[in-house]
Amino acid sequence: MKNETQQIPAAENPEKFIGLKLGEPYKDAAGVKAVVVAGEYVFGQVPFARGMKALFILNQKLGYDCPGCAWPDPDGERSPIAEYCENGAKAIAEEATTKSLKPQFFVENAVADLAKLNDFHIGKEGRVAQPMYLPEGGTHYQPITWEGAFEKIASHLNKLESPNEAVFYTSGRTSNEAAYVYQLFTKEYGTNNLPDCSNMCHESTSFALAQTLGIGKGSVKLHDFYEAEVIVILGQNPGTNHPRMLTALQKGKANGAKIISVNPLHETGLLGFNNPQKVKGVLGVGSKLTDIFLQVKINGDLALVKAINRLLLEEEEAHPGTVFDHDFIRDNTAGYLDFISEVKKHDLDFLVDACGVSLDEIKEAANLLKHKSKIIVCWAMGITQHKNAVATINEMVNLLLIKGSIGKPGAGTCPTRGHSNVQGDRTVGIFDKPHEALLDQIKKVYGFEPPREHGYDVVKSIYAMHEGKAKVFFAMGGNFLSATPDTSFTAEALRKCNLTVHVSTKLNRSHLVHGKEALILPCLGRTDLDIHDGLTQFVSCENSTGVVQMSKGVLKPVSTDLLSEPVIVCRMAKATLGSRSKIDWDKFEKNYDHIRDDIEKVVNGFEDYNKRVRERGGFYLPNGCRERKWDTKNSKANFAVSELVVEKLADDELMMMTIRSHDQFNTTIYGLDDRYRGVYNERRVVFMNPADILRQGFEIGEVIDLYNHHDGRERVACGFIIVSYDIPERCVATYYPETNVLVPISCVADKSNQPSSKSIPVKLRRSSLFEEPIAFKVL
Ligand SMILES: Nc1nc2c(c(=O)[nH]1)N[C@H]1C(S)=C(S)[C@@H](COP(=O)(O)OP(=O)(O)OC[C@H]3O[C@@H](n4cnc5c(=O)[nH]c(N)nc54)[C@H](O)[C@@H]3O)O[C@H]1N2
Ligand SMILES: Nc1nc2c(c(=O)[nH]1)N[C@H]1C(S)=C(S)[C@@H](COP(=O)(O)OP(=O)(O)OC[C@H]3O[C@@H](n4cnc5c(=O)[nH]c(N)nc54)[C@H](O)[C@@H]3O)O[C@H]1N2
Ligand code: SF4
Ligand SMILES: [Mo]
Repeated sequence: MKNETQQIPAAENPEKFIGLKLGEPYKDAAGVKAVVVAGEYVFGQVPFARGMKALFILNQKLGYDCPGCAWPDPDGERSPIAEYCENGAKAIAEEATTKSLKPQFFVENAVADLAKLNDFHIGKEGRVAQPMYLPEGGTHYQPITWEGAFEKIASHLNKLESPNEAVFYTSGRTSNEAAYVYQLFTKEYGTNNLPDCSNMCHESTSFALAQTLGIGKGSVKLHDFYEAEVIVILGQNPGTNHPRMLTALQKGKANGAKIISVNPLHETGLLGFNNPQKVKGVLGVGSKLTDIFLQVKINGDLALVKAINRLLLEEEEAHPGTVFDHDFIRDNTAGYLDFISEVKKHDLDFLVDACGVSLDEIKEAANLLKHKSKIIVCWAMGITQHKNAVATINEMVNLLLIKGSIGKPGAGTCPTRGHSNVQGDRTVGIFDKPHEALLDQIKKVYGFEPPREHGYDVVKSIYAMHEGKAKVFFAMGGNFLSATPDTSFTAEALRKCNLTVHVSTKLNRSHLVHGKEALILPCLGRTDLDIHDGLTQFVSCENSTGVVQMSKGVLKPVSTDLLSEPVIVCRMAKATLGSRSKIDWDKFEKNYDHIRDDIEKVVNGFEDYNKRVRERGGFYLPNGCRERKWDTKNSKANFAVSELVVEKLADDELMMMTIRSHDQFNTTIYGLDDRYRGVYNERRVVFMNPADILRQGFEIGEVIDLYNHHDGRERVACGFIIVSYDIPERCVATYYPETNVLVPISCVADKSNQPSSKSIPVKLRRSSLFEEPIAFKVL
């Protein structure tokens, strides 16, 4: 190696190697180790009493909602002491820290210097404690008053030639109350440019399910897992990303369910689980979870599900009436015959080749499914982030429809949501393509005409900023630069803006790659007490199963200069719209009950919102699928016919998926280990099949650059260490966000426009910076 401490030259994501350690991947998830790690994170970063207070109330019925994922809380039977997981605890530790960034920090550190820190270190600097402003041409952020900040935003917004020159991004931690006033403000201001993290997350799901089943959300409740006969989990790593799902899977298994897992990696959490809340788990006695593991090629799922559907059809034809639920199909669905002819189109050999799973294994899965009807299909980013994601989801829905597996106990769809309130944000109106019914209702309630023209989603926003069509970028949370595809292109786009504004709890890279002027507006987080005019306020969130619950913070905020997200929006609205506004923002700001009263008037399903949200455990939003009421154009559940197009790789190309490690929450890097996969102390690694390492003439530990050519542009991610791993041939895995530089902005899923960041063709070459393999330690 030329120089061990040499900076990797990826300007938007610098990182140095510190010493890779490799161990065996874990066989079971959680266990006592998870409890120990959770404790280390919380008490390593948060004073003891504060940490205890935060953990005690996490996910309890009158506490705050976990800022981690959107997995539901048990309806009736919460553990009185520990209704959270290791990664929930890490999320708390990250937010509840008492470290804060004083103005002196920004005096001492120029923006350009902060940008040289890696994401792990940026996050560890502490909470942002006062509004900060970067003037045009400035090198350092400097303090600004809240009034000053709102004046700057208002003056920029009011200067634009059209409201459509502004973009308002939302990340999925935003509460219902904040999201509602935010989208209301943008509509009164005059734009539907409301990109959100959902555009990169489950947009393919929302599109597919709305067309086929009439609602873009999943249909199952937590209890359905306990009654299911078969649970199919595709493209999801619950041990890391939805850890408490393992408890539900374990319970389902104890009641007789079988689990089929579909994944290019033998993810630990799919294989087994040591429940730390059970004596057996504490003693290290794990439960096996997966019964049939299908190690699919990256993006082989459409072919795989088509093959399963074809085998089920053959069985049905051989023994009519024994496999398909014809009553359900007749009474509820449309498009059955088209589906049958599509399924017959491809022979099994072709499908087997396209998915990379052997015919015997596919038959085993089909045999397990054929006489079962209580089937749940779960999926996440391994399905949604591909070009043909919508088609794959449609095919999974087809499987549920032939089996009559929707709208009854123990069966249905479970698109497992990521961010804790990403589903709620969409419910209350964060959408670049707002439904006409919502707009009509807004017009009726507030007396202004909201814009009807669709706005920009994430990808369209980046193009618009790049082309100079959008000039002000406002983010309600998140880390737009790092989360979006094509990092360098997105950086160029953000830098062209006149103003970039981030409402944020912590400093992140998006604050350091900024517009001509920039603002950071510090806000209260989920754990923080929100007291306003002597009244303690609370917000509410919707989980993956459509339960809306209150979330009330308990911790003393790190600074008196933080405002809550709803208050920030109200003040921005007042400053920008002034007397033009027909909305009483002061009322909303004073008491969020008024916001909830308005949500009730405008959005379906929130009757008695203020009363029901105060009930322990909250309430379920309506979901037509559960009652077999299909809110589609033809009022039927629709089979969808999707063509299978197999992507061909050039001889020296590999297909890359960008995945999460165990120690991160999206772009927030909690730590540098990926314990379950046996990788420690480094994130710049590339997981490769041993045969590919050999074929390409590399060796384990060698440092390579990943690159590709697309749209006439070479994209390079420099300096990744080769790790040998059990992954299908021609497939590689790297961590997000380090390799987002390689995801071309134009590579998106058909119909949903979601970046296809899990099927990116890449090539490998010896790194120009590192001539010799990195020495790594084997544990
Ligand atoms: N601790 C933690 N929790 C989180 C998050 C986090 O970053 N950290 N993020 C939250 C968010 S916003 C989200 S959206 C979720 C994400 O949750 P996941 O979707 O579980 O997250 P990913 O790491 O993107 O994992 C995708 C999984 O899909 C597999 N996969 C990739 N490509 C394919 C494919 O083509 N076919 C199949 N069958 N599998 C494939 C990968 O091997 C991996 O196991 O987690 C949420 N929870
Ligand atoms: N290549 C690749 N790219 C991906 C993905 C992938 O799998 N591969 N996954 C995609 C997915 S699923 C998602 S959801 C997106 C995530 O995209 P984002 O939601 O934009 O990113 P996050 O990393 O979740 O945002 C973290 C930041 O939010 C801020 N924050 C935390 N809590 C709060 C709060 O309470 N209020 C406010 N205002 N700010 C807060 C902090 O500053 C923190 O740095 O990334 C997407 N990008
Ligand atoms: S499973 Fe998700 S919501 Fe539950 S405690 Fe863990 S991170 Fe939080
Ligand atoms: Mo997500």
